[in-house]
Amino acid sequence: MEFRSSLKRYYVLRGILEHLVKVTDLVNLDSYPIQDIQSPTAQALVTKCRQDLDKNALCTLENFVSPETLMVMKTEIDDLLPSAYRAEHERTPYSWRYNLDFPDGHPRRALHWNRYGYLLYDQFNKMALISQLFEWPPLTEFVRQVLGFETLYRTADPYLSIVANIMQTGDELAWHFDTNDGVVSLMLQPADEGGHFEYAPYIRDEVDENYGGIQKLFEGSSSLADQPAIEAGTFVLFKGRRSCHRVTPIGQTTHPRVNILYSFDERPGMVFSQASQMEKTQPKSGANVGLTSRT
Ligand SMILES: O=C(O)CCC(=O)C(=O)O
Ligand SMILES: [Fe+2]
Repeated sequence: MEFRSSLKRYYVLRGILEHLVKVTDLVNLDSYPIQDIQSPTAQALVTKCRQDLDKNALCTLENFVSPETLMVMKTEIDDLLPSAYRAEHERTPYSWRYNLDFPDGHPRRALHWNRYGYLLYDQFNKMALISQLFEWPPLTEFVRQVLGFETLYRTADPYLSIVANIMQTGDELAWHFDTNDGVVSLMLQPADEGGHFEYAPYIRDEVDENYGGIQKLFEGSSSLADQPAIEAGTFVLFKGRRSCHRVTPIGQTTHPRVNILYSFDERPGMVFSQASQMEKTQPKSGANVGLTSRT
């Protein structure tokens, strides 16, 4: 009884908090006035982010959301933890491609461990602040201006539009490229030890895959490899389609590392390929080692 009544009190308080935090209060608008995107401060912010992205393939905005928002978002994750997916498989960095034309030992067939939990878009309630921030139009417009795209839309993927990575001690995320450029993330909670986001900015370009450079990265001898500090509440824009990246193993930690990824795209109604969807919705399907036929 005691337990049930305190649980009830908790849910009532949660409901009140979720309603108290209005969508316009989610973002720290004093520092990041993106609701008024044409204002000189917002335009200066866009310019600064674009410069960071051009130079480093990454732009970090610290304290992007308030501590209250972070707290509520973390409880939203906690509530869904029992239904989180779990991946325990090796994957290639190029899992959306056919890689079997390449010899063993080639980066196209390199295998690294994916060990992590995650939640997908359809698991989040529309009222959850995690969903509300994604749906908030000024966020899309801000990201559009920073990426310099003519148009930008929230992806319409029923599973991958929002992904929350939840990583415990011993978990890690394999080296990979993203398949689109519109992925942004919000760090809810880093691990106490390890679990660093590591990446090689612009290691490949549109024509040169730079497999030699990628091999060095996997061997730990790439001068490009970097681990930027990413604190709780930091919003990250990142060129993941050209920059190979991973999350290093999580060390001892009293709480999971939780990072939310939102996906945008230049085309309206974009859904990810069936292979990308399967990699997440059926983590045991083998979709993580690449396509099994050329077409
Ligand atoms: O959680 C992270 O820091 C990176 C996640 C990521 O790269 C991905 O899920 O594609
Ligand atoms: Fe990624």
